[in-house]
Amino acid sequence: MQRSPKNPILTRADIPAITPDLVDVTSVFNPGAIRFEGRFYLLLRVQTRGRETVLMLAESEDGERFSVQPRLIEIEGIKGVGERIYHIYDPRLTRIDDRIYVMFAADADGGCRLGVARTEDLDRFELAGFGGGEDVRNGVLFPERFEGRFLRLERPNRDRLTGGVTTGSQIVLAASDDLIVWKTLGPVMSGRLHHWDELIGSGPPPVKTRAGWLHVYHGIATHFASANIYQAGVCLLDLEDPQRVVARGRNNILEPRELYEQVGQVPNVVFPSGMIVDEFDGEGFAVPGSVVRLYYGAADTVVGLATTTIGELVSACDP
Ligand code: BMA
Repeated sequence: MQRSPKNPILTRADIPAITPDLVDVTSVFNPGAIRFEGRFYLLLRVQTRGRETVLMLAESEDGERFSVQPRLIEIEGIKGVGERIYHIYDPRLTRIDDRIYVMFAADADGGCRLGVARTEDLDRFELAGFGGGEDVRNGVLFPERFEGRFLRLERPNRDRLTGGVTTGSQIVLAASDDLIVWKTLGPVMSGRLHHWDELIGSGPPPVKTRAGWLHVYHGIATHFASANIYQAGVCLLDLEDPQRVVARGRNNILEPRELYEQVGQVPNVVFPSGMIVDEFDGEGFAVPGSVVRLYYGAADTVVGLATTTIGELVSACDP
């Protein structure tokens, strides 16, 4: 991965102070990414000094220099979900047919929930589904339906890190007809003890390639006394049966090395959350030579960009 020379590409100084709470915010990180009508968009997790979270949208011509729109992104219908929600965060964006879907995490009293909103224009966002009683995070939708059903990867939170955060070591596949009721189909992959990815969770939505569904995920190494180190890695899932892992890289593809990745609200974090692929062939497969832009949160404080190609990522999946 090549880090952008403009990194970090977004910092708290880029957030327009459109409300009193947005004056001098704490951080901006873990963005979802999408290309829409020729422009690049990032849906940002912005954290105020009340440690509250708002979503804002940034746009760009070149995928590197972004300006943040002076408005808050509200999800219509979110107030009616029947649970008190404290934070909406880590949005992942997927286009399916003519719509853009936002899968997000929501901290509620009973744990973390996954919700999904949809938009046709990146202007109005409406809630399409929310909930289930399970504590779960890192949900990402596949960019196409399978026999009419939506598929998503998700990460049940069954473990607790020192400090109290719930997390997990398994990514599972789930299916839904309506984005409301989800049925778990089964495990996809688990963390690898004593390796870089002991705990895992999905990054950006999977991308279709001739070699399989290319999926960037995050892994946490917990075996260092002073820190949990968040890194990014890759795997390939079977095109027809995405519950089957075809290949999984032995090494990470991005780890905290720059100061803005090592120091911040949560040290030693690269958290991949958005990915934009330039070129697809006539049948919808990403082209090996295509540029890939990976957007990530760094130290839960700023946004970073790293680029590579589809071919490089596919070869990084060799065990
Ligand atoms: C995870 C999530 C992410 C966060 C990361 C590092 O559990 O909460 O939103 O970036 O921890 O703190």
